[in-house]
Amino acid sequence: MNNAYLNRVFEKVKQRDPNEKEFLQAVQEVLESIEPVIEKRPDLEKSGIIERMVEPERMITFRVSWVDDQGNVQVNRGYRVQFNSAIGPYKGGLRLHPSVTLSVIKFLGFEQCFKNALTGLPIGGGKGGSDFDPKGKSNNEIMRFCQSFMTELQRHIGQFTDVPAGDIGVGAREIGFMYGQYKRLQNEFTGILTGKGLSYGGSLARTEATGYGLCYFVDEMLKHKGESFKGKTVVVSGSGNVAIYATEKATQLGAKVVTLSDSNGYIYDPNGINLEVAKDIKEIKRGRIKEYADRVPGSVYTEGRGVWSVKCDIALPCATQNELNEDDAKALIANGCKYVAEGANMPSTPEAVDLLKSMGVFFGPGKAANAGGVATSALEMCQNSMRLAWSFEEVDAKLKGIMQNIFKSAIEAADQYGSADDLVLGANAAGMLRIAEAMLCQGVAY
Ligand code: NDP
Ligand code: 2IT
Repeated sequence: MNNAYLNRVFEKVKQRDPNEKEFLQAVQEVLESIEPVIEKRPDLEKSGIIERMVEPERMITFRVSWVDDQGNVQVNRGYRVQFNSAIGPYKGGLRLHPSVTLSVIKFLGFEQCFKNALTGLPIGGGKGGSDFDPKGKSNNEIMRFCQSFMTELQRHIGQFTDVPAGDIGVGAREIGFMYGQYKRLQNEFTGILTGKGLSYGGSLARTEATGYGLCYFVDEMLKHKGESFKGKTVVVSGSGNVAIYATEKATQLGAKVVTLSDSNGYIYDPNGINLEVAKDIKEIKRGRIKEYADRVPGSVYTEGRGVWSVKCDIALPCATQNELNEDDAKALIANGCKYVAEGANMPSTPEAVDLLKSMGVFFGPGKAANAGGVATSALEMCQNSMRLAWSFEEVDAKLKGIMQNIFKSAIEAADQYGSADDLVLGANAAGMLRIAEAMLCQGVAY
């Protein structure tokens, strides 16, 4: 980083939170990429915009105690980081995973601000969750945890304040338990969560939105290079919500998806993933991806990480942060991969991103590429406010339009700031500027 202002801001963040590895990684990536913007906009320094953007408006941590099926008291830590409300109520998911720390929630909340700004919709950025591990828990244990979590969270959220949603470990089941508890405590039926079930205010196409949106974004990347999904081989990591629906849309658009993974290993299916089987294992039985190989002849399960060693044209990391490192990037490049787009948040390490970009791989950063989920959440909020429900086709068409616009904003900003096709710069610059304009209008009161 050469810019003195950005260096000062980053040094201060490091000094304040030296141990927040993931948060520092996310901040460094943004600050490095927006240097050319800062050089052209001295007013941003004068108004202290960047030092304000890297400090959350509010951080809440709380105790979540619940009773397991054996009658033992369990205690987890809950978080909600309300990062930036310049352009709308805080918006962002809740993650339930043992790896959750304040650093993880802060990195996710920070990235969420830029992503949400890119959608063009009126949503600020936030994130929350807990170090609770949903694996191996009974339905009743999940319910008791979610009720206890919401018992505290309900004080801090609201349809005009902060609207959480799902993320890793939080899907329709958990959102339902949390929504029920909110309603019980507040005696109010409002759209305070998104990703709700269709029977109580959810939006059609929200389940599919992140994965579908990712593919609509990749479709724009492909078109930009005069190509399409047709006949391409795709490697997808993860086997959760994002991975499943990215696989579905990529397949519909004419590609062959040959892998899915989880934290234990990955499956390779040379005939293309059989989604009926994958959905049955993951969505109905809540099983492990290993079971796919037992059910689909010709497919193979391999224990461990290694999904990036599979030959492909397009790689879509859809599991978790830092799952694709420099060695993985080398393997992808050696195998002729030409496109990498992030379904997960920050799945590629900085070294991997640098290498991919320097070797001419067209790279779609998560803030832009996976924004379809939160964009459709904002469409769910809109329908809730209107007390109306749109058809699947209507929501899907809006989602596609939003993803096309995000690509356009990012590619144009990359051009404008002198780095053609650098979607990292483009997405960070376009998102940052939208938030900055709103902050400049609103003064320095927070
Ligand atoms: P799910 O909980 O549905 O699935 C998560 C998947 O990632 C599982 O296959 C899981 O495997 C794997 N995974 C999680 N943690 C790890 C880990 N530490 N190492 C290896 N594999 C891991 O989550 P989603 O599909 O919703 O989320 C996936 C990613 O997409 C996350 O980064 C999330 O932040 C991001 N995202 C999600 C959006 C949404 O709308 N849901 C929107 C935008 C981004 P296992 O079962 O073994 O844990
Ligand atoms: O990372 C993300 O964008 C999400 N988990 C979705 C957030 C949302 O509010 O829908």
